[in-house]
Amino acid sequence: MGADDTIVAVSTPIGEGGIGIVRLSGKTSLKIADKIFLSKDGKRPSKFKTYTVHYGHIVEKSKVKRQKAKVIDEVILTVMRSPRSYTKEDVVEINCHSGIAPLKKILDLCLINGARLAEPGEFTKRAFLNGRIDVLQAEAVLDIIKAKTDLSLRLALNNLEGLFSKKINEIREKLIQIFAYMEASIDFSEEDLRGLKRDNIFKTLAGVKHEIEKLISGSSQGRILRQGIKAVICGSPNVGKSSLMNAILKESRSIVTHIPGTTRDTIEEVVNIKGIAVTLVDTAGITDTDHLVEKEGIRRSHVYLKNADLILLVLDWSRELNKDDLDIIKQIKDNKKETIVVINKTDLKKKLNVNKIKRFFAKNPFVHISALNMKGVDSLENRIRDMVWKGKAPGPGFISVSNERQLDILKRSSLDIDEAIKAARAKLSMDCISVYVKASIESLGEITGYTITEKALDKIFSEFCIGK
Ligand SMILES: Nc1nc2c(ncn2[C@@H]2O[C@H](COP(=O)(O)OP(=O)(O)OP(=O)(O)O)[C@@H](O)[C@H]2O)c(=O)[nH]1
Ligand SMILES: [Mg+2]
Repeated sequence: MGADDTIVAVSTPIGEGGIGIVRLSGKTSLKIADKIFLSKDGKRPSKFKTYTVHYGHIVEKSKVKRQKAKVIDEVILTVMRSPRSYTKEDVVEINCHSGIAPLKKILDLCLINGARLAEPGEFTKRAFLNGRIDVLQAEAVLDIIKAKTDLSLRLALNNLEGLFSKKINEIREKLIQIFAYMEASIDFSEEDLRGLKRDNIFKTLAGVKHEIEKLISGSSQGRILRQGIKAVICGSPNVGKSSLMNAILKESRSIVTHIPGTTRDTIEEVVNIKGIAVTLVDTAGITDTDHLVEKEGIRRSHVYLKNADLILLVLDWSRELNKDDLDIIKQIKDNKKETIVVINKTDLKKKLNVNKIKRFFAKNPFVHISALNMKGVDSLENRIRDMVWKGKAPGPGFISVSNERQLDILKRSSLDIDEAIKAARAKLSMDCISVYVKASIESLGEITGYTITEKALDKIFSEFCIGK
């Protein structure tokens, strides 16, 4: 499969930093390194052993004979020889100082000496084309880069280790076995195939269908882990929405005052709540105004309410429900979103009729807090976690679909299995059933990249950054 050319890219973010890395991969990586690297002991990179690290300088040789080469940067160079490298090709990594000038100059020197600028994700693509990882694992690399919490990182690592690929391959293998049986039964009479009955086909198809459906339904958990959720804090003026936002963030992000209508614009922050990346939105409490800025704030609050995954409705324990509260409760009921009722200011004397609110929110969880004293915030976080996972929190070996591509293929595969089951029920001939089984086998192969088109591959890797 091996590509003929050698690719190069800056693999760290461009900017000022301690270390920047220029990575080369391909047949001439070591030869290019020979031309631009001067080691302390005078040895050439093409003589270095694999997995060794060397101190030296990147130099630009002068075109004028006998003139000394110009030092570009002081670097550490690592050699990883084929096939034990990220791409399975000869890889050279140059650790230089991270600054635009040294990185660009070293990159230029590699290009002048015969390397080609890598396309986005091309290093990982080569790892796939050279058979080190499958497509699911390549996509997991992207998920690791984008992981926002420990849990989403765990999920991506499980995929990279191949747990998800193993599951898909097991399902695919079961289908291949019955497909082989079906093909054989086209040529032989069923009596000849002792022990293998039509019933087996039913059973296997139903089992496979169940496993695929389980993966499809688990995809929402995977999506939550990767993308997180949006939780919108709403409630009437002065109930303590901004105070709650600050209590969860553990910093004074939103402005808090005793004046109702303090928050005019929506404020958004991402916070890690029990392993879930939650985008917390503090909204304006006012519901009715002629003021232009406040009007825009209200409009934005409505939009957020519509797009929320979870609503935290804040009510004030120290006063009776008022018209503003009832307006907001009505809006929330109309929106039919998952809602937690947060009763704030419980450090003050009770005036709120909680039973009255329970009539509106009979099935919703209630949490009592005092945002001012940071009381009850942890129980609220536990409630948020319970609501998100609905009692099915992902365990350590959790595997899940990690993007729309994988989900679409699983759905397609599931539909083919449905058709196969229908055909089997209708007692259609084996070759009729096997058409659908074959389609499903091919779809599952697309997930791992066993059968995948060039176009699909390009699309997957185009989402990577250059240098990965
Ligand atoms: N006693 C007590 N006061 C609180 C509590 N939480 C907030 N407050 C006070 O209530 C007032 C309003 O708090 P904010 O957090 O600004 O309320 P808000 O809902 O964001 O108000 P708007 O942005 O105006 O809609 C401030 O004076 C807070 O100090 C609490 O738990 N106990
Ligand atoms: Mg506020």
